[in-house]
Amino acid sequence: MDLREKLLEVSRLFRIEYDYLGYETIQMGNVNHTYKVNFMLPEGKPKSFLVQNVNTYAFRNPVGLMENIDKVTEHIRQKKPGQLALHFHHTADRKTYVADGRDFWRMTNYVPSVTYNTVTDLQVVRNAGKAFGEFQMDLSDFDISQLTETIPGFHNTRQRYQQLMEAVEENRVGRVDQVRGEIEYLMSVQDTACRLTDLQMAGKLPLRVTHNDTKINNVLFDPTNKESMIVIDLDTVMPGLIGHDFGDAIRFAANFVEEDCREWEKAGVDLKVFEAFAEGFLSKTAGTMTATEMQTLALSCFALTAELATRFLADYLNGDPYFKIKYEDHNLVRTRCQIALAKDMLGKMEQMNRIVESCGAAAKA
Ligand code: GN1
Ligand code: MG
Repeated sequence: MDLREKLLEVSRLFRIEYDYLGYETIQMGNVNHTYKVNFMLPEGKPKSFLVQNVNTYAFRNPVGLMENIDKVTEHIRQKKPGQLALHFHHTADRKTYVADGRDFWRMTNYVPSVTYNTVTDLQVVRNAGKAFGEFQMDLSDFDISQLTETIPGFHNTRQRYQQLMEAVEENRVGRVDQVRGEIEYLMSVQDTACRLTDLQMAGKLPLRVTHNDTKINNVLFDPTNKESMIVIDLDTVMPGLIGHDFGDAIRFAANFVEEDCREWEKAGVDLKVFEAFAEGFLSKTAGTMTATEMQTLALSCFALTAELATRFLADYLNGDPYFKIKYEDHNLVRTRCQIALAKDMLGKMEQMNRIVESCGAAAKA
C-alpha cells in the first residue's frame, strides 16, 4: 500500500469520513514523520488533520507515551477551558492511536499557524519564553507519578556520554577515526556538561514536570500577530529539571545559525535572544525557582548543547538509526554545530549568568 492510501486508511480508522484530497509531508521534527492530510467537507470547504507516524525506535513504549499526552492535555484543558488545546482523535474503540503491527499512527487537529526555526524578532522570542514557562507552571500541580518515562534517562547527560563511549567502542560503521577531534573535545568538557545531572542525582535540584524538547518551533504562533498560541510536541513530557527546558530552548533559539548549519563555525549564542527568552521564561517561573535552579540556568544551556552533541555523534557512529538525516554526514554536521555553540557558550557563561540574575530579579520585583 502506498503512503497516500495508507494515510486514507488511517484517517478512516480515526473516523474521518470526508472526501479525501491527499496529503503533504510536513518538515517537522527529527524523529517522527508528520503529514498534513487534506479532506473536503460536504459544504465544499477544505479541512486538514495532522497525522504522525511515531518513531518506535526512539519511543519504545508509544502507548505509554500517548497516555502521558492524554493526561497532560486533559490537565491543561481543565485549567484553561476554552483555550486552544491539542486534541487527539479517537478510533471506534476509543484509542488515540492506530497500531498496525509495523507503524504507530496518531491524529490531531491541524492548527493554522506559523513556527520559527531561527528568530531575530525579540518579541517572538520573549513570547516563546513565556509559553514554555507557562506550560511548566500549568503542570506544576500535576502528579509526577502519573507519567511514564517515555525515554528513560532522556536528559541524563552522564548516560548520554556513556552511550557515546559505547558507540565509539563498537565503531559499527567505521566512522570513529573521522571524529577523533570531536570525541576529544566532548570528553574534555564532560564534567562541566554533566554538572546538572550530578546535582539532580545528589537531590540538589527539584524534579518538575517538564516538556524536555523546547525547540522554539514547538510553539505555534498566531499568523496575524506575534502571540504564541499553543505548545506542541508533548512526546517527551516527563519528570525533569527546569534547566532542561530553559537550556534546550536557548540551544535552539539563541544560536546564530540553525542547528545543522554546514558553516558550523558560525554557531554561537546571541545574547540578545538569550536575554529576551530569559525575560519571558522567568516572568512565569522565577517566583517558584530555587536559588540553585536559578544559578544553574545558564549552565544548563551548555549542558543541553553538549549533551545533544554526544547524541548526534553517537548516532553518526551507529550509522544514523535514530535521527532522520537528509544527507550522509548530516549527524556529523549537527555535532560540529553543537560543539561550536557549546564552546561559545562556555566563553559567555559569565555574561549569561548576569543576564539570568537580572531577569530573575526583575521578574520577582
Ligand atoms: C529531536 O524530533 P524533534 O525535532 O522534536 C529530539 C530532541 C532533539 C532534537 C534536535 C525524542 O526532536 O531531543 O533535541 O531532535 N527528540 C527526541 O533537533 O529524541
Ligand atoms: Mg520532539
